[in-house]
Amino acid sequence: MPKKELTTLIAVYPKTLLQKIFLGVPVGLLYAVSLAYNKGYKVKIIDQRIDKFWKESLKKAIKDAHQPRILITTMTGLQIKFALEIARFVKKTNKRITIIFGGIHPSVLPYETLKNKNIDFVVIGDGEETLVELTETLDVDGDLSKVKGIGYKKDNEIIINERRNPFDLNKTLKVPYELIDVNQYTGAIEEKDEFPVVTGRGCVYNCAFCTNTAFKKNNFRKVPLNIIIENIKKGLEFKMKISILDDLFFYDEKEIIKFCDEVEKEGIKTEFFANSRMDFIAKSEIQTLKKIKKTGFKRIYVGIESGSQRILDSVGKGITINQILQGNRKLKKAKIKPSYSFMVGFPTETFDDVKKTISLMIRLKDENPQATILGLKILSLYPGTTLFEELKKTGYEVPKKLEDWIYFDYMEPHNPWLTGKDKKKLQRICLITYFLNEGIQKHLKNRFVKFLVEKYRFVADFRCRHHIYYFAPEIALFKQIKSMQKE
Ligand code: B12
Ligand code: SF4
Repeated sequence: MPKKELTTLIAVYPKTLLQKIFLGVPVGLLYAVSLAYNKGYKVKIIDQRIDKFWKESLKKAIKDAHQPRILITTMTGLQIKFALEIARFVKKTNKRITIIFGGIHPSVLPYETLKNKNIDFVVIGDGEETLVELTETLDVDGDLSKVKGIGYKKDNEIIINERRNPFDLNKTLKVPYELIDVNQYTGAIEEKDEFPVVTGRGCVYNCAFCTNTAFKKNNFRKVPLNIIIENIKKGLEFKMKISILDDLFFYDEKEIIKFCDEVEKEGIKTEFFANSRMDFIAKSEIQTLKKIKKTGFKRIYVGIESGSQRILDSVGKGITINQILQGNRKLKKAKIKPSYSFMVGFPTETFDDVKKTISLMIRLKDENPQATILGLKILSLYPGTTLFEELKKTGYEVPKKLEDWIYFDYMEPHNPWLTGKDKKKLQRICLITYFLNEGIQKHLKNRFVKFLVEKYRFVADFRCRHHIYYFAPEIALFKQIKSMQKE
């Protein structure tokens, strides 16, 4: 029997780049600890984004625990910087405390993560079972080589054990929301009060820029409907809207109809948000889309990515321009408001391809005025993706240390096929398209800037329709908006 009463898991969520505009429930950590918590281990969650005195909180939690183990989650990018700050702080407090890293970045690059002297263990992939087994093994000084899904160090050597099968979502447990103060989390500032619900994990598609191709490929699984409904009801207790976090929620039309029927049967009345793919929408019956709307999906997010069929094909997106146009018309008919996102900066992309993307943005809005056109973003390169693996084959120098990945955030494209001049030009174009979104002024407090943004929208629209992207005073306006948002 493990000495349950002796071990406390202290899980820390590091700051990210986006907490000013998105403050979401630390779902990954809550799910990761759910099984351990259910088995009786003490768990404490500290969120660096909302706890200004996180160092004191951490010190106290360590002091109160007889045998603390520190769990830290991280994505690629700036979050690594804060994750490492936390690890350093813990080791300075007491270097014998075990530090376990998990989440998407350590899962994709376990070996590189463990090279950092302050990290003792890495949990690869789904955390629920691995964390329990690792904790139990550590508690009895057991054989670590038998714990599937971990990486660790032994005699200065880094060892990566055999992978564990993905967690069976039929075993999904109650998420221990009592470990946090849910009301402190707002979700996206645009929508406010989003309660995250995971109805499935993984994806069946193979978009070359997506981390799923590295890691969760062919691991598509669904949570049983009764558990999904329970989780939704939990969100309603907090009077929040429901944000479905799945990479692939709208996949099987029949399953979606079942979901909608169940929500109706349970008398659940709320607003839902989720991502979708345009091929699903284009192929779905209009009656299904109307049902989806009636269930509460007033808005859905759709990654269009590019207006160039050649680029869509080159990154394996698996959708056609025709499907995009057809889907847009269907969404209009079903009165579901779409938010469309786009990217530029793909390998082999020409200026002509970029122009096609911008023309598509304009066309989608013209054909469906209810659509929100989210500005263009430059593609970010993430480790483990097909694009990244292909690039490695060309001799691209891969970051060696965990710290090097801090700078791989979406604000800082590292795509080596883009010259400095290309990047500048794309950044300028991205900024111009940013003003196509009417949503941006909603949160501006300064009335003058609000007025400017409103007026500038016509200029941005004109520029995009006629592809005029030189001399852009909007850069100054954009900086002004950013500083206003910080106020
Ligand atoms: C919600 C979300 C966000 C939220 C943040 C959520 C939050 N609470 O802060 C927001 C909207 C802010 C966001 C933003 C971005 N995101 Co995001 N996001 C997601 C999403 C859709 C869900 C994450 C989630 O909660 N999953 C559900 C939980 C249950 O799964 P999980 O987090 O993987 O956790 C499990 C395991 O990883 C493990 N685990 C996790 N942490 C730990 C820690 C320990 C110690 C242990 C033992 C185990 C463990 O156990 C958990 C249970 O099994 C994922 C995709 C996905 N479906 O996972 C993308 C994803 C994480 N995002 C991604 C990206 C690229 C971004 C953006 C850069 C996108 C953009 N261009 O704007 C931004 C920038 C973020 C930043 N740096 O600030 C990529 C990350 C790639 C990478 N290598 O880091 C993902 C994987 C999407 C993808 N398919 O490529 N995102
Ligand atoms: S981008 Fe979306 S559809 Fe494509 S592989 Fe990733 S999660 Fe799946």
